Amino acid sequence: MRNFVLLLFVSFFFSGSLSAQVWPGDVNNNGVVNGVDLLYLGTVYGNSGPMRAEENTDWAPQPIIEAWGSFFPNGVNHAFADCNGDGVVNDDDIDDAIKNNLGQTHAGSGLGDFSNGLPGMDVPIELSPSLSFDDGDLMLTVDLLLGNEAFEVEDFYGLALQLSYTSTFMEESSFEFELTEDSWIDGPDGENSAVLFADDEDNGKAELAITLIDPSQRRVGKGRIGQFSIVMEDIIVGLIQDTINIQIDSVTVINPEISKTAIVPDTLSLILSEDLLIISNEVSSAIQPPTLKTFPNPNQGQFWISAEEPIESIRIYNLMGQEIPFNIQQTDSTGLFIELPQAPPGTYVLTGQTAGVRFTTKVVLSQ
Ligand SMILES: [Ca+2]
Ligand SMILES: [Ca+2]
Repeated sequence: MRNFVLLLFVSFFFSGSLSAQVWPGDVNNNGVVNGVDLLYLGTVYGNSGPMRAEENTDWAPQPIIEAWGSFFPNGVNHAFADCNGDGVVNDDDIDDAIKNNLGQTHAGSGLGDFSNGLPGMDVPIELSPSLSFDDGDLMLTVDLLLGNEAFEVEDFYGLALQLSYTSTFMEESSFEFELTEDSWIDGPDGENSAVLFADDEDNGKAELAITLIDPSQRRVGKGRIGQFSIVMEDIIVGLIQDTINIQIDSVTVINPEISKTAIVPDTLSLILSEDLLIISNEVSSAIQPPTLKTFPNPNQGQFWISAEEPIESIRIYNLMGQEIPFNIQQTDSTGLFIELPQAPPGTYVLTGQTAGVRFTTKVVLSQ
């Protein structure tokens, strides 16, 4: 009996002391700093309360002198969202604490942060790739699509996900994420949201979190949120064939009350062939690439390219990534007759867009 009383006393004392110490960045106080902490912070963005004794974002327990008057649904005091202790929840808490301390752990596992769903039952997230040239660099862009015709997100406030990827062939520090013009979450200026993207290329891991910052705003929808971009290394020119994988390991969506929506993760597997073309997208992609015809192919610098829908744009590159000037001699409803007046014999890459979908194909000029 005595032991039991002692144990109760010890456990009460222990949990009491833990709840009064903020580990800066671990907003939900589950032992790990990750993108889900940004989602918790987003639900109380702009709130204020008593300051801590010391403004500090060092990775160490920071005592709370006076608790705030409100709590997250898991019972954690809102003072934990004021990561730097200055009495207000704002961008400084994100930049100085969550970003700086991302991946840090203390007592706890972070289990339960994510809610991966089941295919055919839950809302899917998709990675949809395309390759293009930008100032001579080969760019891999991957659209991030949340929801589809069958499964819309009904109450969106924040999204967090963790990725594993093959970092071979990627230019150092070139992995980026941005909200796109057509994003149904927020515009590229990001004025209604906070975005965290962290790339750990040494370990082939990346983390993305996006939250709205005003709980009176919610989103319902489906479609493109934003776009990842990666610059591929030049070494890829001359490559016989290799595979690049990008895999969503963990994902969740929350509403302003921190109720979770299970999301079905996606894995992208790209096989790159020696002429830079994606020849297979094994797992992902709700959007089928357009069917294109080039003829004659090979040719001597004059050829038709046609698609099922009108071709909206086209650019032509050699295998060094240099853009090649061309003339459009003739057009009909779905095709263009193209002349490459100065191009030497060789293989050329054609990229463009038809009915809003990007395409990449090739044409060979013979002697
Ligand atoms: Ca946490
Ligand atoms: Ca603060």
